[in-house]
Amino acid sequence: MSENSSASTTPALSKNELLKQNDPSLAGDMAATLADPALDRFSADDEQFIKFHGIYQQDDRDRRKTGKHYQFMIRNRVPGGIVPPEQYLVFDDLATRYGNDTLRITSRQAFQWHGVVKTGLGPLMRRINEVLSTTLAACGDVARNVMAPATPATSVLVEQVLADARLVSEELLPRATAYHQIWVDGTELNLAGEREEPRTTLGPDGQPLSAPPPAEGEGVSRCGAGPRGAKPVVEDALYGRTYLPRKFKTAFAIPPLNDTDVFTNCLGFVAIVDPAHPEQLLGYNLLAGGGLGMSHGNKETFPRLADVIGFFPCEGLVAVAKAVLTAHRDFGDRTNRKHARLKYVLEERGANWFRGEVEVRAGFKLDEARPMNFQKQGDLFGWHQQADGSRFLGLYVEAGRVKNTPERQLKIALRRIVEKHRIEVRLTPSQNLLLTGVRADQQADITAILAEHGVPVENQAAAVRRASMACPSMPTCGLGLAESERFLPSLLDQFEHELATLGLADEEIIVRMTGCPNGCARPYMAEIGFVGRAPNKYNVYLGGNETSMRLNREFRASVKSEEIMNELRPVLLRWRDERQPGERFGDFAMRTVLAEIPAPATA
Ligand code: SRM
Ligand code: SF4
Repeated sequence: MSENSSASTTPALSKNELLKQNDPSLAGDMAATLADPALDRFSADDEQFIKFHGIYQQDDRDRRKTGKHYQFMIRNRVPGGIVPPEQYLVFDDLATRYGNDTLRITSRQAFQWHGVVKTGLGPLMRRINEVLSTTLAACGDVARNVMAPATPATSVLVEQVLADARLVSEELLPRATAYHQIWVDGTELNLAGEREEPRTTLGPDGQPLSAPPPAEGEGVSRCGAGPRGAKPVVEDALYGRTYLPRKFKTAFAIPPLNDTDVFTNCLGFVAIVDPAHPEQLLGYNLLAGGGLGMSHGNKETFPRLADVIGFFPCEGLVAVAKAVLTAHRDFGDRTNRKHARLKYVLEERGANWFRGEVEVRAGFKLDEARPMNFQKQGDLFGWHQQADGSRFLGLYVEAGRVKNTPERQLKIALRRIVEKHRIEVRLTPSQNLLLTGVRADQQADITAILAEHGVPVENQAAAVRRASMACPSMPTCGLGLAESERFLPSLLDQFEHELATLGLADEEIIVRMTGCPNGCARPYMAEIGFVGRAPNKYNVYLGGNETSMRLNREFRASVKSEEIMNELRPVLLRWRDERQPGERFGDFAMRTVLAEIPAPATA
């Protein structure tokens, strides 16, 4: 198999493919734009390149009536969600100095800074790197942040699996040198206005409007073309010249906990232990081909759970990770970005074919997958004992937004705690956080600091709220069709009221909302999922389960915000009256209400 065999220069390639081919350094013209004070944003082409550097160009959608006010979202890479105290303090400070004074915990255990203007980008990016974090490959057509179970009490294997997650993250990182030249060394920052020739601009059909792209192997990167002359082509050893056809996501899980939603990832590693020695990690079951993004009205796009491919011992980890990534690189669809995720390769070519492909690339045979038994998902809240004798505190963070409000100054409280006690912070895949490694003599003071700032450690929120997630959507996300993070809290007020009225106040229902069908808060795995369809309108999905191993199904389409409870009240009532002992809402809905709907409603 030749490298990037599918990346030919045929006209059918998507616009992003031509961009990457044109400038594999991923530098674009961003250094020049950064150095030009007259510009408040990057060009359309560079908007794609900056993603590989962990940056999204956005505009404040609340202010669109007065024009586009450009700002940036920066996402970092936090394998397994582990944030040492010295990093946390810098991240917190950067949010205040350059962002909108909030830190956003993502659904993949990373941080995002929102509302950064162009002049803040340089210092923010440099500082993130100075504390040995990175934003490289947090976005873009590359392997994204690697998720892993971070809760120290759930298994003796947590630290070992976290180490493996860091290893895979490091091994799958692209080696794009432009990142460091621009953001860390700053050597590219003096190029403003010094270019001798413009870079190729692509037209709406994806074809070059000016000079054609350099021919394959011509050896000219257009990045930095200027007084210092053309730079040699940057060809990443793993990714080749054009990186992946699309984003690539990896997660680890340790049964019985599926807190990372491992089946929704392109690549999943499920820890397998010797049943007689549960502390002994034997290896991993390999999962491949999960993914959730879809588009309304486009049946060619759909959420998909990963297939179970086989088992391999620990030593094979990096080889298998690279085998799966390069299979995506070589077989993913580079002509249509809506069809470019690895899940479509698995869907169309099948798990058996894929297994053979992985074996050839990894250089060894996989065994049959070992039994694995997932029982639950979600986080632990409040104080808990760690295996090493210290304690950790699980804190619910509404929609992952670490911020201060008049009632609750979570951001200030966390800063004070981390400053004073040098506590490690861990981010969970459900957008919550853990303060870990707390000594017995620190516990009371931490509880007191939180209480002073309106943050309880007991009864932090009702069960239904604690099990909820929302994506950011408005006003930052350019793809949002409806509110999400700003609407879900008030909808949960209604849920809490309804459940209390029905005598179900203590019941947990996994509720997730997104502002569009891309599925960033994994709504298709929720017991009740809301997916934005248009302003104030949501498609409602029911039937996910506690192990997060079942996709839910559409129950109602285009429900107005104010009608949501009216649609759900009868189902909640039936659940109360007809459920089997201990039956969760999602299981009940799948067994009854959805079974009564003959075919999935059209999207
Ligand atoms: Fe996502 C695009 C936010 C997890 C599927 N996602 C976006 C963008 C960058 C919008 C854009 O492209 O302009 C959103 C930025 C909004 C903002 O203002 O911050 C965005 N995605 C997020 C985060 C922050 C949501 C959150 O609530 O935390 C998550 C960041 C994770 C991280 O740290 O890397 C996030 N996105 C996900 C997930 C869940 C997951 O990975 O576990 C999914 C579904 C799983 C999957 O990938 O299939 C997801 N995001 C998408 C898609 C659809 C991709 C597809 O295959 O169709 C897009 C759109 C795209 O890529 O074109 C998208
Ligand atoms: Fe934006 Fe849609 Fe993702 Fe929400 S689900 S953050 S609206 S892309």
